[in-house]
Formats: sequence, C-alpha cells, structure tokens
Amino acid sequence: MTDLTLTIGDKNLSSWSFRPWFLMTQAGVPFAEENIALDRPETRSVLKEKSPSGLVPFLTHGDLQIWDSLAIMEYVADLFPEKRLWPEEAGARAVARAVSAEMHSGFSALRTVWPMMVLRTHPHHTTQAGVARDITRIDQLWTQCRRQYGEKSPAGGDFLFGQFSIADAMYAPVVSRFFTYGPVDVSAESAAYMETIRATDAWKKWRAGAEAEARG
Ligand SMILES: N[C@@H](CCC(=O)N[C@@H](CS)C(=O)NCC(=O)O)C(=O)O
Repeated sequence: MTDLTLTIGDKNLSSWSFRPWFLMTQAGVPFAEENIALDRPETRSVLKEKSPSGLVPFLTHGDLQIWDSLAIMEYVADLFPEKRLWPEEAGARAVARAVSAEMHSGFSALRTVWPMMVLRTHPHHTTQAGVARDITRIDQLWTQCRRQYGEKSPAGGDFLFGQFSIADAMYAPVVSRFFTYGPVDVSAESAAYMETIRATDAWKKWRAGAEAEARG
C-alpha cells in the first residue's frame, strides 16, 4: 500500500503534523509527504483549498481525506494491523487510548506557552503555573506507563507500552518541547523515555527535515 499522502506543516513548528508523520515513519508505513508552509501570506488560502478542516495534518487515500492527527493514526492502525500500533492486551490498549486522548484534548498551557520549536534550545524559561501542572501530569503518565506496562511488556521495548505505539507518537512533540525549554524535572523513567524517543530514526529524520527547511 503506497497510495497514502500525508500533508503536513513546517517541521520546526507543526506539532500536530509531527505525530502521524512520526508514527508512519517509525512504523515503516509507506507514504508520500506533501508540505504546506505555515505563517506565509498564502497559507490560509492554500489550507482552505486543500484541507477539509483548514488545518494540517491531513491524510489523503484515494478519494478519502482524513483530517485530525489522532483519526489519521487510528486509520493507519486499521490499514496495517500487522504493525500493532496499539498495545495488544485490551487493558493496556485502553490505557494507551486514554493517555493519547489526554494529550489530544489537554495540556493547553504547555502547548500555548511552550510551542514546539524543534530547532531551538532554551529560548526562554517560564514558571507559569499551568505549564508546571502539565509537566507534572505528563511525568506522572510516562512514569506510570513505563512501570505498569512498558517494563512488564512481554515483547520488551523502551517505549511507553514496551513496543512503539500511537501513544508514543502523541507525546513526541512534548519530548521536543522538554528538550527545547528544559531541563525539566522528571522521574528517571521519564528521562530515559525521552532519550528513547530522541534515539529513534523518525526523530532524527524529522529534525534533519526541519534543518533542511530552515536552510531554504
Ligand atoms: N486537532 C488537530 C489540530 C491541527 C492543528 O491545529 N494544526 C495547526 C498546525 S500544528 C494548523 O494547521 N494551523 C494552521 C495555521 O497555522 O495556519 C489535529 O489533531 O490534527
């Protein structure tokens, strides 16, 4: 199956684009990539013409268009069941979905005050209370996932649920933020998890893409 096209925004900035791109790249799902530069005078009209929601990312598969990062990843998981993009065990899968949904609908302080900027390091520090609360909760989630599922996973693996899953893709932009604005005060499990994400091929490829875009 090679007829999937994922349309994304700038690699330095577009955190929602990063998620399905990271998932599909890391899982070895074949797809073509289309880019729409954000923050340009023509961005609005291009998005309005091409994207069902006026936002990126969106996935095109024949006549079907799917907007929204999480829906795209669910669709990819359905198309490629052999990739096991959710944990196999029902309880772990339900928790992985809850963890992913919490990211999708939450952490607004972190997302607003610490926007993803893949190529930047320590642009500023802030002690804004909402950000601190979000960091605490994310640390708690990562630590709990690693202890209860990752470390006990029959298949092994250093990701949240052992083997790589959609939950990891949901949090990849948070890992990027923590490296940009950190250091953040997190558990040993969370710190190790951040290094696991940073060591993936998909992470390195996305970063190289951001650097290439910056060179123009
Ligand atoms: N809930 C959507 C959010 C998508 C979103 O907000 N995308 C941003 C980029 S990260 C966007 O398209 N912004 C349009 C713009 O900057 O003009 C998803 O999960 O995909």
